[in-house]
Amino acid sequence: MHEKEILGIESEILRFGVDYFQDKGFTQLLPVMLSPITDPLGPDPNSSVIKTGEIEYCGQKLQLMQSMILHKQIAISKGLDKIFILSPNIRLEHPKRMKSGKHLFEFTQLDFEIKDAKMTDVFELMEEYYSKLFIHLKKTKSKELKILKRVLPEMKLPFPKLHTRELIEKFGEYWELKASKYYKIPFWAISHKREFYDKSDPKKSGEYFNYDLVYPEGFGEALSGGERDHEYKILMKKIKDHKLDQKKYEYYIKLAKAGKLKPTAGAGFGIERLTRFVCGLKHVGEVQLFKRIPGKRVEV
Ligand code: ASN
Repeated sequence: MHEKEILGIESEILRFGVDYFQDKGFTQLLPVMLSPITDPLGPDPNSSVIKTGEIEYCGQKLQLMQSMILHKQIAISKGLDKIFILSPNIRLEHPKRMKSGKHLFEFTQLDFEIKDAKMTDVFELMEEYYSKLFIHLKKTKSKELKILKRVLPEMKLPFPKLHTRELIEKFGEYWELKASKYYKIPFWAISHKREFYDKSDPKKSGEYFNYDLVYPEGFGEALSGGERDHEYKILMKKIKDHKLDQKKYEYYIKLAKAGKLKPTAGAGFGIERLTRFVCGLKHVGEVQLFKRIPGKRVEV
């Protein structure tokens, strides 16, 4: 039902996203889909990826891309300042995610990274993005939104910024859905214990310079990102603490050791989740013509 309207809106979201980031001086890179390294996606207590897809080609083991975070850092080490990629990601989610409404095992994120940026730069960039996108869609896709019976919420700026500690205090350990239902506009959730590449506060153990953006109305997580650790010693300690296979990360570690990785910040937001939010759909799978719902057989 309503595939034409939904995909028309998604197509406009894609056009708007490419224009927005290009106009801000970002270079669009093409996606990488196979690599010896990919985002380990952990440790993250909320991750439910059951395995990383892998193929063998010419005697080398290559992983299916879970996110291009490490490639984004490497791209900046090669002299680029601001980049983005429409990046297809494969995350083989546990079938229990079938009904979460927001999980797919294959999706596309708009993934970006900025040299010498801080969290606040990403907040500003994305708040402007969402507010302009919503104005644009109200103008260009009003007919489709009406057919979908969707009234878009106001994007009042700035979005609230909440520490995860406050969110846990107010909504409990599993705060995301409850807080998402409570708020009427998107909000930032700051400081999450997760992957080694996100910057830890050197002065305060257990604090991180990373963030999620969460949609209101129960639509849940929209975006995740952070400032990045780039120094060899810090990265090595975290890679060891997280018990990651150092051999796999050889090239990345070599760059860090040579001082080539730079301080950066960035994030990625799922295109299908954004389309689901804009269209007000129950399940993100409704956005896909070729559905990739965790635990469901793929037909085509
Ligand atoms: N794109 C995210 C980032 O930039 C990483 C992810 O998708 N897990 O941090």
